[in-house]
Amino acid sequence: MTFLQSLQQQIFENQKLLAILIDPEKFEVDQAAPFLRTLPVDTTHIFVGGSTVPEGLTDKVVTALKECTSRPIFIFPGSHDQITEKADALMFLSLLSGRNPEYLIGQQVKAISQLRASNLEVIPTGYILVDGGHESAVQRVTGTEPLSQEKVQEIVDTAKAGELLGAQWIYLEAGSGAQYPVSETIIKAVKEDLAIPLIVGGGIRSEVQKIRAYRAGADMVVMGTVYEKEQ
Ligand code: 1GP
Repeated sequence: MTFLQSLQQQIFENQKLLAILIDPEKFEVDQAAPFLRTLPVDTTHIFVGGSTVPEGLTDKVVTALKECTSRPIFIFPGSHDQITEKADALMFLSLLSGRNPEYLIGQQVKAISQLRASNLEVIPTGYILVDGGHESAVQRVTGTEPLSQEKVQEIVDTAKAGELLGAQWIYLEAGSGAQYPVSETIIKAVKEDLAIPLIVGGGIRSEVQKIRAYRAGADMVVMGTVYEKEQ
């Protein structure tokens, strides 16, 4: 069973998934074991990635994490040079909310020679950035505008377009460290129109916010910043 099939099965069985996002630039490799002990017991996945990560660092971080956890580790890359075979799967992102060809198809093409030579599981992922109250790193690095949370139908249509283009899941996010997360109204509207799993992240800091996202329809919640502070 692939990692995608496994999580689809978990969702089918009504399990809610929780991914903790690790930004390699903010992670001490020798603290992998104690860091993992701080994570909530309901953590199902580890995501590793960031907007500006020096080449080779993601590989080191994934290697250290692998020694200390059996949870699946997915690469959530800000750039094609963050791909490492040490991970279990790669979220093959296309930034659907933006109109920068480099992040719609350019980075993906640059990744192919490495992917062709590897056995890494690749999961087509529609990535949608919505406004979280201040300029996010994704916005800055990709030079794209997030979708306004007031434009619910545009967000729903963007997610559906991603599904019809072949994405296996949609990652809907307000950006790391967002002032406010994706609204429950948007999560609900997107989920109702999608036939594929929905991941929601950005600005989710508390158990209450996490549960609200699940209740609105998120199959997986991603939390990053709130756990960085515990290191
Ligand atoms: C960012 O959705 C993730 O891509 C996590 O966001 O750091 O705000 O938890 P936070």
